[in-house]
Amino acid sequence: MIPCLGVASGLGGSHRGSEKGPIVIRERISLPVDWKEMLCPTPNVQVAWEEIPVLNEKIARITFSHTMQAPFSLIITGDHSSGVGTWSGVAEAQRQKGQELGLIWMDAHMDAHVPETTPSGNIHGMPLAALLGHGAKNLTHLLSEHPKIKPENLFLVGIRCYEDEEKELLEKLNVRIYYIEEVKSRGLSQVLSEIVNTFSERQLSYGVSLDIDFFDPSVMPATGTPEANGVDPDEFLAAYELFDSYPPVAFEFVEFNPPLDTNDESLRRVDTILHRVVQNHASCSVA
Ligand SMILES: [Mn+2]
Repeated sequence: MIPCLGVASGLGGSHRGSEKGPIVIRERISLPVDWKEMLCPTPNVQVAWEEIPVLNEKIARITFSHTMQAPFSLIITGDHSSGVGTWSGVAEAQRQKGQELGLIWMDAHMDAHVPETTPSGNIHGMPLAALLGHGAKNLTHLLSEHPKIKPENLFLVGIRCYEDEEKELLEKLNVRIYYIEEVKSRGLSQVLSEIVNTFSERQLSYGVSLDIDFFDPSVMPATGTPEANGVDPDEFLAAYELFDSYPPVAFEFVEFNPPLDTNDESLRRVDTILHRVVQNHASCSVA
């Protein structure tokens, strides 16, 4: 069975409700995965900067262990600040196996702020900067002091809302950004095929981090950060076969906010998406 980690926290964002996302997914979607753990923030701790680094340290230790033991693992969390822990753990496991990690970040936003540039202060807007080695040490130094992802191994897809400071950081580092206009004009399949070919040529293992706001909010309403002109979930499902020939080592799905759903419309789509994600890994097991 695929090891699966849930993180029932929304402390990194400002819309209450997303902390319920992983719990609703576990209760209402019968995935062929082994739910190993459902992490929660310490009760009554509301200060994000106290709790999120601690939570991410736990996430990193768990994804490290899952990646050491199984060829594929799933991570489902309430907000994208988990990305620091998830990919720090996976990258550190791959590093110990002598491999660098590639990462595909599918999102409406860049999530590449540092504490000095963020207008909102929300930590879910910072994970990519931290994974690249920029920002607060209690996020950049999880498990080791190395930057976890090299800029040339990072690909952002679907971007349509960002601040100048994030764009400047990513451009300075030469990170490849596929803005939504390019995704729409070339098609998601073409874009993913280009990225997966790059990983394959470099013989990199890679992960996928999918924020629910990647999708168009008109068909995926259960998001606290809706941005119009997103990707159609059906196009994502059709493009997913690009991953089958060279599969990721881990998949992270974040920010599903059940109270914002309408008549379970998003839940049904999340159900289909997550079943597709685990489809070709069902036989993988923890050694
Ligand atoms: Mn995000």
